[in-house]
Amino acid sequence: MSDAVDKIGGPSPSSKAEIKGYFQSIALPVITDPRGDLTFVEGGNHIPFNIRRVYYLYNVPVDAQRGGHAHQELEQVVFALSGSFRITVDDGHTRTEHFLRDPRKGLYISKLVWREMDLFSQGAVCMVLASQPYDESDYFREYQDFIKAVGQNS
Ligand code: T46
Repeated sequence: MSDAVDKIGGPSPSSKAEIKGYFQSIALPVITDPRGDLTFVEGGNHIPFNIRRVYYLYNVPVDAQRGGHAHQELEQVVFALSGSFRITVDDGHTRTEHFLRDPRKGLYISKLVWREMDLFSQGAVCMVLASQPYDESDYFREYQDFIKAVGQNS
């Protein structure tokens, strides 16, 4: 299995997030001392948008499959705060697998990217920072609708 999230790289933890594609690894700062590690995230700084919503997935069965949709406008950054999972992203042309397992590294996902999540470890916690409040009308839940929108945008 590939570990593409580590190969993509990301902005240096202290720099403003610069996004050059549909998805990108984002590295957050970490402050380590004998009491443990502390990581923080600032919207508009480490994350390339103002954070308007935070949600998290937990108690996820190890055989669960989540995602299976894309967004018209929403941008998000996905983290594995604990444990690990796979997230497969598809820009309508290329599919790439990413294994998230480091709470300091998130995966930025732009609009018009199909995502699927699976291979959750026992006790995995996925946190997502989102650019907009929840809006069901922003979803493409059918793959063909997503592909059509990609075609109209290219
Ligand atoms: C994504 C992946 C990573 C809400 O009411 N508010 C919310 O903020 C969210 C995210 C969901 N919901 C409702 C909508 C559905 O009735 O919760 C239910 C489950 O949502 P969904 O099936 O979309 O969950 P996932 O885990 O498949 O997808 C979620 C996000 O929806 C999606 O944007 O990128 O996590």
